[in-house]
Formats: sequence, C-alpha cells, structure tokens
Amino acid sequence: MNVRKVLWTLDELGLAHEREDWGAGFASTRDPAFLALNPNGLVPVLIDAAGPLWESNTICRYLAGRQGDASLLPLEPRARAGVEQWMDWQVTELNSAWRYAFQALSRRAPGYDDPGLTQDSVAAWNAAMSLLDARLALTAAFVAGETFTLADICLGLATHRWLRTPMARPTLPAVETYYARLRTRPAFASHALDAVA
Ligand SMILES: N[C@@H](CCC(=O)N[C@@H](CS)C(=O)NCC(=O)O)C(=O)O
Repeated sequence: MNVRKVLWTLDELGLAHEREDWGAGFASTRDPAFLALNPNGLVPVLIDAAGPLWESNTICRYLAGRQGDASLLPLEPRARAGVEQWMDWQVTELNSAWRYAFQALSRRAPGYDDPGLTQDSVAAWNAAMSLLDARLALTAAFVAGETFTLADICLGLATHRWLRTPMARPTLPAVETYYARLRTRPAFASHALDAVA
C-alpha cells in the first residue's frame, strides 16, 4: 500500500520513473545496500537528484511540492493542513487500527493467531472507517473537500484494503460511493485494483 501511494502520485503528476523492486519476493531490504538508502529497511524509497527519501506520505508531499502541483497539495496553509490532517490520520490512527486484523485475516502471518486481538482490531478498523464515512457524507466528494488531493491517494488505498480483507464490515454508503468515484480515475485502476488488499 505504501509503495502504491507513491506510484499513484507519480502517475497523477505525470512523472516518468524507473522502478526497482526490493522487499517481499525480491532482494532483502536488510541488505546493506538498501539500508544505506533507508536505515529502517522499508520500501518505498524515492531517489532523485537530491538523494534518497523515505516515508511514503512524505515522498508524496515532496513530489507534489517539487512539481508545484497545488491541486494535490494546496499551498495555502489552512487548506494544506486539511489535506495533511487526513494523511497523518491514515498513518497513525487508521493504520494502528487495522494492523493486527490485516496480518491475521489477509496475510495469515505467523504469530497473528489470537482471536480476541483479531476481533478488537476488526472493531477498531470498522470504527475508524465509520469515522471516514461520516466525513465523506459531509463533503459528498473527497476527503479534504470538493477536489481530489493526496489524502485521497492514502485513503483510497486504505479503503481498498478494508473492502478486500475477509471480515465482517458494516455498510458504509459514503465510503462505497467514494470508492466507486475513485475507481473512475485511471491511475487508481493501475495502482490499486490489481492488489489483493
Ligand atoms: N511508514 C512507512 C512504512 C513502510 C512499510 O511498512 N513498508 C513495507 C511494505 S508496505 C515494507 O517495506 N516491508 C518490508 C519488506 O517488504 O521487506 C511508509 O509509509 O513508507
């Protein structure tokens, strides 16, 4: 999901790039050559003339800023904060909620086999998505308001994961309409719809 955020942002900005795959299924991110780029041993990493940059949301903000694209990330401080608020919410509150349930139910990762913890994580995930639903019911368009921004790249991919994970979900009409709206964007189709979650 974090790599896809960056690919989707590059696509929205019309930026050509070369992609090198590291991590699950490819060369290990614990390789010293990779750790020299990101000491956390995590993808994505962006490399441009200024050197390597890690943390997916930071990379997306940087790319929009570097291109001077004020539609994906407004320049006016309050409008910008409205986009960043939801991006930060995604990496902090929403990610913390789904982490255990996603590993247990979608990845079937070893060590994630506690039914109580799985149930708690599903409940927290559904509660967070209900909060997003209330926000989308208010804007009747995108997360930060009337127009598509970086916040929708982060939350569009998060919504895709929520819908694809095998678990009980409440019906959230505004989230469903939002997901259908995002699906009409070609860059979303290229970078999200083929992903399992
Ligand atoms: N906070 C980081 C998290 C990055 C992250 O968790 N990346 C995962 C893939 S989505 C990873 O590199 N896992 C180790 C691996 O694939 O080897 C970000 O948003 O960039």
